[in-house]
Amino acid sequence: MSDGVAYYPGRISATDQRSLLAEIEQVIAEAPLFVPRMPRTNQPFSVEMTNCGSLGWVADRTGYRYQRTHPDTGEPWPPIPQRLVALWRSLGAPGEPEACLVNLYRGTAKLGLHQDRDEATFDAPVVSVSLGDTGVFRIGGTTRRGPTRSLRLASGDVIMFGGEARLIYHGIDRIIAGSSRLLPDGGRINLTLRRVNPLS
Ligand code: MD3
Ligand code: FE
Repeated sequence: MSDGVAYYPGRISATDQRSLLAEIEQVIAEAPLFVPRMPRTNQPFSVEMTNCGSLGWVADRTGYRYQRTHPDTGEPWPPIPQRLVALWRSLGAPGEPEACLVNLYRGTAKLGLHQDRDEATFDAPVVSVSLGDTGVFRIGGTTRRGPTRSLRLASGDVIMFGGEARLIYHGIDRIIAGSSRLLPDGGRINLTLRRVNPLS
């Protein structure tokens, strides 16, 4: 694996995946999924999203940003489940995660190649947890051009991007329908734990 990438296939047990899914279903009940939109074009994403944590990532025609409240309800985001905070610590990530973005992929949803640059610090890693159907993940380098590789992220896999990998281009090409029975209606949930602001 490239420098700064730490991949932990099967890091979350089947039992813990079930518990985590129940906690994320509760997050979604309090902070309903919304459809982000591309700035300027207002084109909808095919991925549905919500957040937990003190800050959440949103996208609308005016831009991409982190904010303290849900774009539709105006309510603060629910807290990040303790087992995710514990995972963050167990991986040696610094401080506490401020944001947990919840991405839901149903059907033909995908996420184009992009960098994550909306945070005010890139010092902390991003930790990703996959639940449900396998996602075909595309991983490139720190420039948009150049070679990419494909990696399958299955339910229970954890992957962490720090150091020079923090600013790599990445995306989800497609979801492999029927590859997991975790989500009752199929599909894939990805959780990303992040720091938004520098520590101290
Ligand atoms: C590498 N999520 O939320 S997870 C995202 O599966 C995002 O939903 C994808 O890209 C998903 O921004 C990919 C793996 C991932 C997440 C964040 C990263 C890789 C990353 C941030 C920086 C570098
Ligand atoms: Fe990303």
